[in-house]
Amino acid sequence: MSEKFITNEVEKDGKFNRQSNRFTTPFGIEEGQLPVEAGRYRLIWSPACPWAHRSVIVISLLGLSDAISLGTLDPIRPDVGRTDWAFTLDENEEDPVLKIRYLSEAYLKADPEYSGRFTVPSVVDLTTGKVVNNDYFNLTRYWEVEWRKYHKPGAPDLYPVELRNEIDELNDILFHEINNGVYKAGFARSQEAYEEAYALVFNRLDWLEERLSHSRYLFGDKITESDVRLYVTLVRFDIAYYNGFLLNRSRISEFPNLWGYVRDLYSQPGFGDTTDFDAIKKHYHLCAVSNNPFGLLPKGPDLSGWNTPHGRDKILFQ
Ligand SMILES: N[C@@H](CCC(=O)N[C@@H](CS)C(=O)NCC(=O)O)C(=O)O
Repeated sequence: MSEKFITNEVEKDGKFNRQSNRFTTPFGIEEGQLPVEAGRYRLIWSPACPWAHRSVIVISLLGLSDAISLGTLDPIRPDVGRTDWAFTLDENEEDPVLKIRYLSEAYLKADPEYSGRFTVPSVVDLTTGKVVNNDYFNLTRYWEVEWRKYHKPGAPDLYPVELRNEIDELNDILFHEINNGVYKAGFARSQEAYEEAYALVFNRLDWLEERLSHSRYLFGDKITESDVRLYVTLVRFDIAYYNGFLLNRSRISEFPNLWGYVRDLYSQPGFGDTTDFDAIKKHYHLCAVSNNPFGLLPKGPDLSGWNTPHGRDKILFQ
């Protein structure tokens, strides 16, 4: 993210204040909502991005991959004089379905006056080629609830009715203190704002460490929406946030329960197989942080620990 973007979203006291989403029409059956139709939408993501990653994990866990196609952007931003994302990983450097080279094309087709950042995840309607939703906060819940008729048989219920209030409450905390908390530290432009965010993140990690000492997942022995949200930040922490965002009190690998928990999820289909450490490292260190003027890519950390046994399936939690 460029300095231009950062200063646009920084308050007077140096605090990072994220832009709101432009395309928020929900999926549903009511007039004016986005119709739920298999084959109609393409989700544009970059494996670098935690907000997009969580949609991809949910789509994979629910077996929606045949209903919603995926377009993948290069984690390295193009050098085009604006902050954009490019389909440089694809043949001819264009998305094979949308036939566009940059994400901005789908945004500007939807709204020629659009002046925000071009962000992932974005859902593009294939009938028009326009972005119709970039509401990263709610997208996973649409896949879970509104897209139920296309779930695979035996798909997990990531948002069970009886837990919804508690899940929503925890998701809110996770958003402010973990998912966006790390950005508040990394994009702070004053010492006070940075230290406040640092404390927010590590206090909450300490709290989560304790919670996961007596529960395999955040809500017992079944994975929920909240686990997906926590995973995407934990899996990026040691490789990107610890040094890139100056969150260097402790690594996740130094918290016994969080480290076992994140490896437990990483070992399962939908999580590890959608996690691309190389893309994460490149994007954050070369394109997101502002303290790397010579474009040096950190060599570490050693990733061999990710595949070591986590043992959390054998622990008896009270
Ligand atoms: N849509 C949200 C969250 C999604 C988001 O920030 N995605 C990042 C990647 S992790 C992105 O696409 N950034 C584009 C940019 O900064 O230009 C926002 O606008 O802040």
